[in-house]
Amino acid sequence: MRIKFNGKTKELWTLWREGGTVKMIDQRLLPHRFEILTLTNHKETVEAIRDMAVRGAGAIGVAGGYGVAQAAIEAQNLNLKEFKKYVIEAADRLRKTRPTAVNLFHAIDRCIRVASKGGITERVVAVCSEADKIALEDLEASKKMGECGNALIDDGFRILTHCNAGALAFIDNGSALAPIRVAHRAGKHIFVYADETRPRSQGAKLTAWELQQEGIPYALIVDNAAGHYMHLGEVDFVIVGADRIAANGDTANKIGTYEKAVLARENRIPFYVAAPRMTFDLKCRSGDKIEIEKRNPDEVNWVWGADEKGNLTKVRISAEGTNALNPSFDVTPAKYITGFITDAGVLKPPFRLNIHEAFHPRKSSKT
Ligand code: RUB
Repeated sequence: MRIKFNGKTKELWTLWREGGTVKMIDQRLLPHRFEILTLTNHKETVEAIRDMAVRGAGAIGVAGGYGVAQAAIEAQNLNLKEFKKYVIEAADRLRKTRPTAVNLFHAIDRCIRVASKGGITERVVAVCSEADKIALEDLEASKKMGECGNALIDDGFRILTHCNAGALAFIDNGSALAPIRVAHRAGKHIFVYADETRPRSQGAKLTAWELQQEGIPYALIVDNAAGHYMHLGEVDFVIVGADRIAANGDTANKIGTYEKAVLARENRIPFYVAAPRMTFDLKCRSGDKIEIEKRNPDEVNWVWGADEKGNLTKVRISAEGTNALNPSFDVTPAKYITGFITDAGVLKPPFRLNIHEAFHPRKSSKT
């Protein structure tokens, strides 16, 4: 993505690997400060995922793969038994960071699978190249989603999105924002409503910033305003990302997604979920089996931002001792979803069948 900050322009990925070091844009500081975080070992990567320096399903998946690669490099001088133990323990630490986005588990599993054959050098090389492959697949998937999602966007569309499913939630381009970028670059006159997305405000801090960087016309709205604009007939299309999609199409995404989907149905607005196949969990039959991350209630009781001088600061918005609940995601039942914009094309209902076919095109093809 092209980033303009303090008069400088840079072309960057959200995160990347340099040998045993992982570098990433520190998303906790945006849009007020732009800093690259340098993580020199897998334990630092574990903390970066847990504390949301990197976030968004795609980017978390890539970070998980890189974390296993770091662990393999750290353990390369141990004997084989110790190497295996070290890498498995690192993978467990990475798995325990965030429970909902399935990309993390898929990426770790893939890296562990290739770490189980051959001598140590071979294993280290295999894990590192698998982790890099996951990053490149993520990039490729976002390009494909951009292209096929763009075909659904008409000139003049006013599009609502929730949370951040942009370049920052991926390696680049994003999932929900990828079709929006392609449509804008193709000269379509589109307008985006970016939901603020309390409590971590990914819409205000990240999506609005990304849209501003790209020069895409947008407005930031509070979460509660989405229904108002839908009811006025001022929203033509909704696109969100996803953290885990069950085999029947039920979709876990940032808290508040469910109510946007219900409102879209009530107002006859198409509601699309953009996600690569890496975000589908075919072992999970339906949404009620998806673990929903419960985050620290402090995220509800306090808000982070910058003062007039640009200094980062935190203020309490509720009375001391307030009891708060903070589920990070919700599940939108498949019946509210018009279609999935994926790296294997647009999937329409019946979802169970069409999702299955997207993964096994030859076996279940009717032709
Ligand atoms: C991010 C979130 C995003 C999805 C989509 O939650 O819910 O909408 O992850 O991301 P958080 P992607 O900020 O808590 O990680 O674009 O990677 O599919």
